[in-house]
Amino acid sequence: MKITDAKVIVCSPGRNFVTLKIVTDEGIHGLGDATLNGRELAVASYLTDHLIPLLIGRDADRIEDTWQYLYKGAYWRRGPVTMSAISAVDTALWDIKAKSLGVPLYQLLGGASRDSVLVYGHASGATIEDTVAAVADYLKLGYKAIRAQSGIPGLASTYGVGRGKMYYEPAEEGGAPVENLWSTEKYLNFAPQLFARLRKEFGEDIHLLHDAHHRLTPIEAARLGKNLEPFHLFWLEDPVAGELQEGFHLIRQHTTTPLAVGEVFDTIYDCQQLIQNQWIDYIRTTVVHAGGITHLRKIANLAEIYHVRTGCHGATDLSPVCMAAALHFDLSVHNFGIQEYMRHSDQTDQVFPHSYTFAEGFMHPGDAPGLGVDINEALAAKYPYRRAYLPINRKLDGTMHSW
Ligand code: KDG
Ligand code: MG
Repeated sequence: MKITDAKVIVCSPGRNFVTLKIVTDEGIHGLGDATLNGRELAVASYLTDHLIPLLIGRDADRIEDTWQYLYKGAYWRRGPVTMSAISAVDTALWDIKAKSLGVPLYQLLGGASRDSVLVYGHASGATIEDTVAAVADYLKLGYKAIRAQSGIPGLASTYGVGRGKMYYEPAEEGGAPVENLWSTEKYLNFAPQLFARLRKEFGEDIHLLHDAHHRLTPIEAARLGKNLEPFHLFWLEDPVAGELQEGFHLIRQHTTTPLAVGEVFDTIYDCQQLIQNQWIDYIRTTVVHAGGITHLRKIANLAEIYHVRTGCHGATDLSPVCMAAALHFDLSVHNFGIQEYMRHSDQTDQVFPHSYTFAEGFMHPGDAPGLGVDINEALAAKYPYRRAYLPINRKLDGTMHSW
C-alpha cells in the first residue's frame, strides 16, 4: 500500500489544532495529531515543507522503518517540533494499518489488557470552596479520579484555575503571552490546606491528583510531598522542571507521595534515568509529543520493567485524534496507570467526530476500525488559525519563573 497524498490541516474550533492526513492508493486515509501548543505553525511547516515530500510513494505499511527514516534521517534529533511531526506521521500510519485490516487499533497493539481506561478530570476554583464545588460536580459526572487546583490567596492568577468549570484553556489569543505572578512561599503554605479540606469533604476513597507545573526546586517539592502525605494523592505532577532528571532523586528521598512527570518530554532519553532509578511512579509522555504510538510503546516497555506506570497527558491542546490514539494505547499497554481527560469544546468535537466514549469515570476507544476518529474538513475550514500563546510566569520581584 503506497502513500499517494498527504496534507496538513490547521484549524481553530475553540482552540488551535494541527492535523496530518495521509492518503493511500487503496483509498484509505489516516490521521495524526501534530499540535504543539503556542508553536503550532512550526510543526505545520516541518510537515509540509520537509516530511510530506518524503512520504509520497513510500510503503504505508512500513511504520517502524518510516519512524527511523524520519528520526535518523533528520540528523538533528529530538526536540518538540521534530518529534511532534514524526508523531503525526506515525499515528496516521497506525490508523491506516488498522483500517486496512478492519480492526480497532488496540487489537494491533496486543489487544485489550483491561475493560476500560480510568481517566481523571480537572476541578478548579478561585478559592478552596469553589474547588470543593467543582470536585462535587465531577463526582456527579461519575469521575473516580480528579485533579484539584485552586487560586492562592494573595496571587491574582494561578496555574490550572479555569475560566469555566469544565474547560481549562491556558493559551490566550493575542500579540504576546499573558503574564502571571508567582510566589512559591504562598503556594507551599496553601496547597496542603486545599487537600485537607477536600479529604474532609469527600472522604478517603476518591483519587485526588495535583499539578505543581514545574515550579519548585527539589527541596521545595520534597516539603510539599511530605506535607501532602496525609491526603495520599494519586500523584504529584511535575514537582520540578524535568530537564535535570536527578532532581527527582532528592524529592524521592524525602516523601512517599507518588510522582508523575513527562508531558513536555519528547523521547525515551528524557525519561531514561527517571525510570531506571525508579525516581518516578508515572510517566506522562503523550502520543503527539513523544514520537507517536511506536515510540510511546518503547517508553512504556522500559517503564514496565521498573514498576513505573503510564499516565498520558490529555489536556485540551491534545486533539481528539491524539485522545483516540492515547485510549488505544492505554487499553492495550500492561503497565497503564491513568489517562488525563479534559473535555473538548462542542466545536472541537464537531470538527473531529470520534467513537471514544466516557462512562462512570472510565473511557473506551470504541471498536471502529483504526483510531475511530475523523476530521470534517469543510467544518474545519470555517475555523482558521488564530495566534495564541501560553502564559509566562514571573516571581513577585519580576524574575522570570517556570510557567
Ligand atoms: O499546553 C500546555 C498544557 O497542556 C498544560 O499546561 C496542561 O499541565 C497540563 C496538564 O497537566 O494538563
Ligand atoms: Mg501538567
